[in-house]
Amino acid sequence: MHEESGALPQKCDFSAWYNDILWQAEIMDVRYPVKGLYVWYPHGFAIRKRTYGILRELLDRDHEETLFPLLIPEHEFMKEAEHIKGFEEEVYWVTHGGLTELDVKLALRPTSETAIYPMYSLWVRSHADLPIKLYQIVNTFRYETKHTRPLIRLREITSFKEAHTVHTTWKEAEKQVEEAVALYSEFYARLGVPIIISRRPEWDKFPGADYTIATDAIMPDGKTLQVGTVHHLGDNFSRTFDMKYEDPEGVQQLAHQTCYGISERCIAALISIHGDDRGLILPPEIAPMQIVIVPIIKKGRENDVQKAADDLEATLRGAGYRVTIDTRNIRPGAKYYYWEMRGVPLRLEIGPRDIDSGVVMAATRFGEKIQVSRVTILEEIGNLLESFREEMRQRAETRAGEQIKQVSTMGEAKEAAEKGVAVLHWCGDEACADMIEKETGVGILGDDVRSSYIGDKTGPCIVCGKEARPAIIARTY
Ligand code: P5A
Ligand code: ZN
Repeated sequence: MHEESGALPQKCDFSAWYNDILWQAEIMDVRYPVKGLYVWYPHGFAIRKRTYGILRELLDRDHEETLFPLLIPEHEFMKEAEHIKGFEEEVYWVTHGGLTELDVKLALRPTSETAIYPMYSLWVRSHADLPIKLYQIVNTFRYETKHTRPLIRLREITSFKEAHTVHTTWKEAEKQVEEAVALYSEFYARLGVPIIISRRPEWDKFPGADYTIATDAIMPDGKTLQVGTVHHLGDNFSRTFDMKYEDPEGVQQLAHQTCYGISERCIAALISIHGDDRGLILPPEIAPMQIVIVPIIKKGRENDVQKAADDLEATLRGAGYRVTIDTRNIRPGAKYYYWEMRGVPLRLEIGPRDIDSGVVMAATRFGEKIQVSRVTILEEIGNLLESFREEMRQRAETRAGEQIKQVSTMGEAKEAAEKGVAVLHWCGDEACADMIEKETGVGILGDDVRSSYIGDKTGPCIVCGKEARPAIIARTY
């Protein structure tokens, strides 16, 4: 796609590393001339396609995919007071068709509640119509004023997966929130990305929601990235959009709703958490190319080696692997470097000596080298990729464990939050949260925390001493 540009900055310089890897591993081109809008290179897009393939697979078990318009008429957008307050400064408006000023201004969806719910109100008639569970994967627009960053803070979110559900009761919607949280957990487990689940404080919940449960990943620099949110909407939107159903007794009842979303931030987390100084590291399930074969050519044995590589490729392709032979006329070392940057999980080297002894040299993206017999190759490669996936997951888990610290004093909290996530006890009062922010420089990210690293032990609130449950503070993207 473009010329090589030398070694990556080290990952410990995360910001520089992140910008460079997007370019060198051909994920995004950031040169598009509108702030906050970026271009997917085909390689990045192939990663996106497989990542969202997993998300679709999980959702399709009991959701249906749909597609709503991008444009929302002003009068619908302006109906739900909290929602408007939350988004009014972020909305792009379409005001003209050609030279003619539109009678009704049209919003570019920042999210689709106000596009979808007027239609839901037409669709929902009886309790027999419920639940409704739809999702769409679309672009949305938010005029973000904080520092924009590819895949992380976009003005055009290109890969916004939003699900919108309708239920009979508040309790049913609450159950759906839990199912969505479980679904997101499963999704991130498939990516090998550890997440912390917590409830956002009241002042940080989604505009129009009763409460918000968020999933956060910890980036290499210790800042957290919100990589998905699930909102209980109660009957707030069904009141506004008059979404009522007839219950079995023939009484009209307000519907209850949830919505939940994930954006291409999931790919930012995937890249950042697994990658290293040499480039991407991708789970085999997601890697656009899973195996690269590098022929080691020796004078006089060119045809031999070529044939062995072709046979190997055919065998692997037949077994369903995404595999390629790198026949370019460059040094093997340059080929290794190239494929490592792009995160190929497994490299197979085959030269005259290997052919003579009926073996292939396998090297994983972690640098582990194993000699594989040509006879049992399919079984061995299956095992190698499976243990590679497991090792990726474990390394990320270990890292996350190191980035989370239990603290009991403000001094410790401040220090821990400079490097990662600090777990402390907080009673839930806003005044105590303000004090924590004043003393440590970082705000409460969430309480009601669910994470294998963070217990559920109660303790005295770090500010007022009242019996309290664990909460987390962290610097955030
Ligand atoms: C849930 C889906 C919503 O919009 N409506 C439909 C609800 N929630 S949210 O929290 O505002 O967004 C969902 C997730 O999208 C990611 N996100 C972004 N990603 C990239 N660039 C942005 N500007 C951006 N804004 C939000 C977050 O991961 C968020 O949790
Ligand atoms: Zn307190």
